[in-house]
Amino acid sequence: MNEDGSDLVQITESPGFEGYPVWSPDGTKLAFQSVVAGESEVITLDPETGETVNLTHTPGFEDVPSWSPDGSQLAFYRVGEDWEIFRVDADGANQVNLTNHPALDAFPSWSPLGPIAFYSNRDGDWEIYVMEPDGSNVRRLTHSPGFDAYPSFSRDGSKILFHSHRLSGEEGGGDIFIMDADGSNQRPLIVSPGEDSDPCWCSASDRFVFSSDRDGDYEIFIVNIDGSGLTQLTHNTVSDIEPDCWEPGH
Ligand SMILES: [Ca+2]
Ligand SMILES: [Ca+2]
Ligand SMILES: [Ca+2]
Ligand SMILES: [Ca+2]
Repeated sequence: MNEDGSDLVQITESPGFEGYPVWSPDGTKLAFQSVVAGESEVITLDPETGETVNLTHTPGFEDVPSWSPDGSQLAFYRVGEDWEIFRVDADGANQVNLTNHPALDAFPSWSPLGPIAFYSNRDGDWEIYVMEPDGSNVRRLTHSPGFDAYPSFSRDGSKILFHSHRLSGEEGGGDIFIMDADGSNQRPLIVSPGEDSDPCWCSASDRFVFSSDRDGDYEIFIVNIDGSGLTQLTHNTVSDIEPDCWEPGH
């Protein structure tokens, strides 16, 4: 799909649900959630060759892959009795549980500078955290009552986009916020009465995509990092969610 919403191409053809596509840093592979033999897995696809690699192979539900800066590993999270964040080599080997905590830990976003952001309810409320790629040195970044979730690192690693209900309350439609990578300077960026969610930084510019149900069903939007230039990319009556932004020439 081009940035103006034209040229929508279906890349994957599988009977299972396909979710949360993300391109590798060099743009050669796509990672996403898919159903393989009745089980939800995270897989990678080389669109040139059609080759796929199943990274998970478990009865659990895995989703939200995020590539390491050099493309050699991915993080994802697994929903089971507990939710945990794992790291795995891009060939599916050496799966490591990074969070290993009785609370719910979800939605990894791997910074180009190294750390991995995620959200968790380990302190009794939903907050955003970062940790090193080996799971050490967990730091809490948000301290706000209500749902704080879905972190997405900027392409230079200096900032984190995230979803928060701190303005809307638990029943209202949450909004999109931005903060510095150390948790400072938290401020609202996209605020509407609808649910504004799933922010995802574009790979090659200071823009990001997000989903919003401000018109009654979910559509995908793209916007400059200062909140200007808001453009709606999808126009239909079905739900368009979990956007990833791929810009040609990167
Ligand atoms: Ca699975
Ligand atoms: Ca956990
Ligand atoms: Ca919170
Ligand atoms: Ca909102």
